Amino acid sequence: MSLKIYFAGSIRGGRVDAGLYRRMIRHMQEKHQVLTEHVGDLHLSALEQGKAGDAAIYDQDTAWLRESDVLIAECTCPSLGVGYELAYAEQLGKPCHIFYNPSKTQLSAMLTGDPYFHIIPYSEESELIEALDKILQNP
Ligand code: 6K6
Repeated sequence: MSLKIYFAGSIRGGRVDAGLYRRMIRHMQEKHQVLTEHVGDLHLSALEQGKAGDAAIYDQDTAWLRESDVLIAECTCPSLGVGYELAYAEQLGKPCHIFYNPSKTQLSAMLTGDPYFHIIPYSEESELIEALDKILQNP
């Protein structure tokens, strides 16, 4: 079954993992629809305002969250926006899967302490992709 995926990754929180986001998005797009493809845009800077203002970004992203079947977040680079999206998706009852590399960051207790979230630590990208495939078979 093809899913509508909301992929969340840091933008103003920092773009150090933008390449990883892009590879994850491209992988998911082989079988599914990723609503937030722009998160993997390598030319998007952390200070990007976009063509629309922030209110329009908020309206569009919250509409996509409501429309999505599942939220996939990569949280190695901390981001206030991604944290907000996770809480919003939890309120909507959407399945939320959080990837992070524990050798690079300590995830917030507000994520690890919430039993609603499915948290997937990984060390190699190949592990992440394997876990992602399993999740998308049964989100
Ligand atoms: C225009 C073109 C591409 O990006 C833009 C403008 N900025 C944003 N557009 C869409 N979604 C955004 C934008 N800035 C943040 N977000 C949402 O918040 C994304 O869905 C990310 O998952 C998350 C990142 O939050 P910050 O706090 O790291 O910016």
